[in-house]
Amino acid sequence: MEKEHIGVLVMSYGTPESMDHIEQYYTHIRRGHAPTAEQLAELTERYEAIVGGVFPLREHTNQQVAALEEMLNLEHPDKRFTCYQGLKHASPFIEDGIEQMVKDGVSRGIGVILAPHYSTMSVGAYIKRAQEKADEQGLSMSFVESYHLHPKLLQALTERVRTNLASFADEHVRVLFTAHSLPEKIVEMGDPYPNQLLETARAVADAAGVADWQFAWQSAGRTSVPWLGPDIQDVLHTISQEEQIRNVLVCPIGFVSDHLEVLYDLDIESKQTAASLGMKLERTASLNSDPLYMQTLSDVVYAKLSE
Ligand code: FEC
Repeated sequence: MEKEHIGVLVMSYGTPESMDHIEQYYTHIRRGHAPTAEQLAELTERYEAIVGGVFPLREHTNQQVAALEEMLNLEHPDKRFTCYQGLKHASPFIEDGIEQMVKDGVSRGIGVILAPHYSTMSVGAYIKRAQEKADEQGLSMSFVESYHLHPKLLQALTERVRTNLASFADEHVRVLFTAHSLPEKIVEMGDPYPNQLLETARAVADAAGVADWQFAWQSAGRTSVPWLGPDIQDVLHTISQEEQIRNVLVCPIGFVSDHLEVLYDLDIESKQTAASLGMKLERTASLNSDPLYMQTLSDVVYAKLSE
């Protein structure tokens, strides 16, 4: 008997294809409004600063998608899984992924996002676009909305926190769990994002035996509306000046890959701030294709299939 063919749409933020594509990418993020020359130059400089203008997110997404496909097929040999990429702001776009699934004749689709926490403004927006395209194409799809407390995800994060803490020896360390900020209005909308992030942070801190931790936001957009805070830059100043904290370990639980927001906003900007305050700042390694993360994705996709 022929195996059931399941299409898994793996959705991720997307990154420019080359330095020449930054403007196009930035325009897409800004919903069709081109950035000013100054904004474009500033973003280009940030990409140049992270390992000389390469786009690590593309490679990590490619590897994650390939590893997930391999794991799903290995663990569930009674079915055939094909993983398709669907990027939010770059090619192949979410809609391209759905079209390809339909062309390949998958019997049903499962969507999962390479971001563990749900917000209407992040994961919700990916799902909305995928659902609309799937409806148009007559493809039956269901979606994983969040997996922020999956035991293997927590294990991978806990291991990282423990490893970094060991390198501080007996020094006192404040652990800062971070995630991408969003406009403050999501709180009035009853969005689960802030609470899910706190749940992950608390679970990892408990498992790693960390008593001294707090949550900080990062990478807020440069817009006129208020964004969720406190921002990590402000937190570094406050804990240095008011609490005399000298060692900080940043664990960016809201992100799963090495990319601009980690390699620039944390490794360059936050490290510089910390150094200017006489503090030592380390960051936990990104999950990238860690088998524990791949296992998390494989579990949540398969669980969705069985619902
Ligand atoms: O490495 C790379 O090339 C891409 C890194 C990257 C990731 C990422 C993840 C998230 N974002 C989220 C929300 C927003 C909102 C705005 C916004 C703007 C930008 C800009 C760049 C950018 N984001 Fe991003 N984000 C990444 C990159 N992001 C570049 C534009 C310049 C700037 O503001 O720095 C504001 C859009 C607007 O103007 O309306 C909102 C959220 C995530 C984490 C969840 C996810 O991955 O989807 C939330 C990676």
